[in-house]
Amino acid sequence: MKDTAVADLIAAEEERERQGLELIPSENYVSRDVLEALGSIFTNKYSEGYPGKRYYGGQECTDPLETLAIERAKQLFGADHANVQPHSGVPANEAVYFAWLEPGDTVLAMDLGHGGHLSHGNPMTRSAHIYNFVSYKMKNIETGEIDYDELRELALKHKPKILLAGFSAYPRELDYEKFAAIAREVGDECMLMADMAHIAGLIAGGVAKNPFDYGFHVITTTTHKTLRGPRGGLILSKGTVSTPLRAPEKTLENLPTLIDRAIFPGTQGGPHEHVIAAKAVAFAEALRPEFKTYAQQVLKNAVALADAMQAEGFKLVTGGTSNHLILADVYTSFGINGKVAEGALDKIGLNLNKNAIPDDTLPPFSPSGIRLGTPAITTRGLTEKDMPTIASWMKQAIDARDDEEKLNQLHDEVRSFALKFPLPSDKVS
Ligand code: DSN
Repeated sequence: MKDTAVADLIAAEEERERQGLELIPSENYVSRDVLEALGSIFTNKYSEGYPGKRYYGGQECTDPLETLAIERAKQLFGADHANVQPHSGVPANEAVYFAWLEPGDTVLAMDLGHGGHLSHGNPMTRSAHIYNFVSYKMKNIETGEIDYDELRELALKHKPKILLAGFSAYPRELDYEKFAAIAREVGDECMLMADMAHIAGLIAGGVAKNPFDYGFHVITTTTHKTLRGPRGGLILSKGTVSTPLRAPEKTLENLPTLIDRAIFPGTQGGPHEHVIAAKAVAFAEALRPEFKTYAQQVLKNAVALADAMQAEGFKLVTGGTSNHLILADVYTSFGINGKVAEGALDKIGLNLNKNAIPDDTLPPFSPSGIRLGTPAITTRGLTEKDMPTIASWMKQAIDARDDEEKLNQLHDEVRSFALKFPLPSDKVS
């Protein structure tokens, strides 16, 4: 690359990733093939519209590419339809809201403080200015059980047009059957939506339940977390796809068409076909048997890391994990906030993020917790036996947070350990 300023930063980022251990639960390391597709010449092409119905010429390669990505996504998740164009998770969610709701309609979603996502009704978002969000919570933060009685009461009272199951900081599985039963009580206009951005790879790998098996109508996800693809979004739906000249009636059966129209021209312009190429590669990788082994190992590592952290004195929200992520209350455990813990761990090459815990009394920029997970380190090749080492480094770094010499020594240890595990993009597959 001739632009040395950018090339140097790319090289430095590669070294940072290689020499550290990525514990942010929403990150992963992609394969060489995904990177190559992402850096491909498809970035040059405009292709507004959908395969066979575009607004520009020269689509003889983009049409089969996008169709391939769609078919692979449908196969992976058992969907009737896939829209592979969303630029990321928030645009995917916004498009689904736009497809199904009228301004002022109600969405019932998980409270942000109890694990939900910004795009599920945070007052600072555009969606929250247009629609009415009501939130449900956990009944018991010691176990993580959702308060399904309260959820049902809220649903019957507010008659949501969307009942949304999904999260970005919740370490347990949701009971989709209960969601579906509540939506049926609300009535035919209540759409069941799952935002599985965090757990898409676990569903694809067969270690987490698929909401479609419980009657959900729509699933949104990002493609770059556990699914291990490029940074992007995806909307999967049940129903019939058609290409009407006018907007179809708002029925559950028409959701695939309503969603396609809500993405383009509703909320996005030209799709990023180079990203769609990389999505297609990632979907094929996730369809392979070895991805099941990967997903199983993500869970084994998460449970082993949670156990090892508890042995080191970390108090975990919900007492552990049933998925890939762990939420630890470092304020109760060690009297420091999550920002201080994140900073100390950053200094030794362990990357994770500060995070609010349920009903946190500390402010969002220095909350009580940290959030971490195992998708990336599992891709790297770490197994259960490595988790006590990570937990021990975490505790040592927190204890030595003001001791630069000790932190440097720990950083050296993490670096020499990490270098034993190449990045997947180092290998040509
Ligand atoms: N930023 C994502 C995460 O880390 O979970 C959610 O948008």
